[in-house]
Amino acid sequence: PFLQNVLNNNQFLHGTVDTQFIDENPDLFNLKPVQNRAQKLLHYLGHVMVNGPTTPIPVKAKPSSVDPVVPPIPMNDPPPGFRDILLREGPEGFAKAIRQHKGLLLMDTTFRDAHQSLLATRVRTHDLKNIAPFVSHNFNNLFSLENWGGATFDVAMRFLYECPWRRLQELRELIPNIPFQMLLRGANAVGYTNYPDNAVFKFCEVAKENGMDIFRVFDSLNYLPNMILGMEAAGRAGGVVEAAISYTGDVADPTRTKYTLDYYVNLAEELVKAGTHILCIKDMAGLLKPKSSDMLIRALRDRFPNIPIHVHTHDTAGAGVASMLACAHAGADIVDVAVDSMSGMTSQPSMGALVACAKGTDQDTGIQLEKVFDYSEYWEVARGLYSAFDCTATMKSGNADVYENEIPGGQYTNLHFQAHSMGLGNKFKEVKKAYAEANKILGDVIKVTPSSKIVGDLAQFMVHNGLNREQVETMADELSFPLSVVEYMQGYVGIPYGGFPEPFRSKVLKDLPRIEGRPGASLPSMDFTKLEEKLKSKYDDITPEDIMSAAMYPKVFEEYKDFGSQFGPVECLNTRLFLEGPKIAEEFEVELERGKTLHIKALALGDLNKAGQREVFFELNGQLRSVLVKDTQ
Ligand code: 3PY
Ligand code: ZN
Repeated sequence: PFLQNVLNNNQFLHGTVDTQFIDENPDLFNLKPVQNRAQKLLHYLGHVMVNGPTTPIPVKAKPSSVDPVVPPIPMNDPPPGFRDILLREGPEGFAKAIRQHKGLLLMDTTFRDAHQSLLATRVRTHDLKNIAPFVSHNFNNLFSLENWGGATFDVAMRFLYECPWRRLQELRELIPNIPFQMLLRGANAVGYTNYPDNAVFKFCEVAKENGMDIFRVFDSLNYLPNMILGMEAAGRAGGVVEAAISYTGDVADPTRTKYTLDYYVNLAEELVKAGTHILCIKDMAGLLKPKSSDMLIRALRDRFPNIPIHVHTHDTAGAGVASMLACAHAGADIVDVAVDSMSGMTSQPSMGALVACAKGTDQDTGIQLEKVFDYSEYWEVARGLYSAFDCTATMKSGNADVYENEIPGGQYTNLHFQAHSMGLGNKFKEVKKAYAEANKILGDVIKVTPSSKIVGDLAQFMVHNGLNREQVETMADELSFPLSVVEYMQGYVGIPYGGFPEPFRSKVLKDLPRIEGRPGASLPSMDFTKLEEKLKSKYDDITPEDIMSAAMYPKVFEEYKDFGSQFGPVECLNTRLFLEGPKIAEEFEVELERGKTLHIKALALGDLNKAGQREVFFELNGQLRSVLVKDTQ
């Protein structure tokens, strides 16, 4: 505006001032349009109204028009929970209290794994925040709420254009009494490959500072050096360390001789020696059956009477509730569930079913079923907002074939989606068969992020090229394998139990280099000072948390920041507005921050102009505004 005035000034226009400075500095006129948050959001809404969602949509389905209703919440503070014990007594005292607790404890995965498995990880902070006070008031006796880590970290920035750290901070404020739990991929932190050690340490430190309590640490090959690195990072940050053994095979099947009861008990021994506060069995594919649950948990309970045991599973086959009850009966202290309307199939078993089945027994959870029903109703309706990402668009039931192919829950959904979206629904069976074969080629490995992706890549390679196991093994030196498979064989992920398969490895690698030992050990430390300088030179509002986001995902972070500078704080919009924008004549409010609310009405969508743009008209706090949007449809 200042420049505008100068340029309109008579004296200036008639040349009675010396403009040499301006003449010689044409870059003074490279002015970025200054827009406020409201104008940017109008631009976003206009963009979505003209061009559709900004996030990739796997299913052509619109968000439901019904808004989720939050059940009434008392005005007083929420009742105390296990977090109060953790804050008072520290991780060791907390673990002791958990072990001494009578009855079965639950971790609720609704805020993380459930939507990662059913809704492509797309649940937004907006819908988590709305129900958070209800959870805090009514589920204070949960062991923990899993609400962070795994795939949620990168998806938040990549597809939701929101800050994962802000999610953590806001939920922490709303739920002070229930411990928060995250999934840490060991030396891979919240990524897909190894990071330098100092990045993993710093990540845990910042997560703890922002309110994280319990770190479930796993490695996709159960490779001890990678696990120990993650455990040390979580422990040094002051977090509760929950070392997780990824479970595969079937300990009750005598023909499965690789991952036996001894294998699991021996590995647990190492993790206890390394100082874990809690021991977890992470059954990412849902392979535990009641009998194997009983054998495994009884063996661990006998061997480690003082360590709390926590069991995670997926309900892919449909036996999840039965298996978790068997685990509880055999001595597990905590099992994982998701609220009923976000449970089942590739998600966790149902909270309501488990609470009801355990009621009145030694494993009573102390959770009120009525509250579970209210909580479930909220999610049933909220889930309708995400129908474009809902696996039930194609997946109609559980499937016991997971016992054969051992595909982890989230990946099972993804592969199913992929096969169906290419119109190749019948290919899914072939992909699943190939997955089981690929696993054998790779030596029967633990399959979870990222090793599961490697097995999946090999399986898809086999299906596309019409190859079976025997052909892949005999022709291994001539085939051009997916990069992930080659890098796995080089040792970039770690060393699998039982070593790499030979002669397959030598045939694939020929003279490519091989990494000995822990991959992260040979990576140079990350230079955080340099990274901070680089980010601050580009953006003027960089926080310590942003630096961690950029350390984990440099490109995704920059794209997320650039999106924000163009479209503003889209996380303030409700999910329907975020995905499809308002209808013409719709009036709505957007709360930018406490006490700062925008009143918006969508007025009209203009015709296409010669430049291929449309003008979109709004009323913003009573004033007419319009934005010009390029129509890319
Ligand atoms: C993840 O790594 O995100 C998982 O959920 C693994 O089970
Ligand atoms: Zn899981």
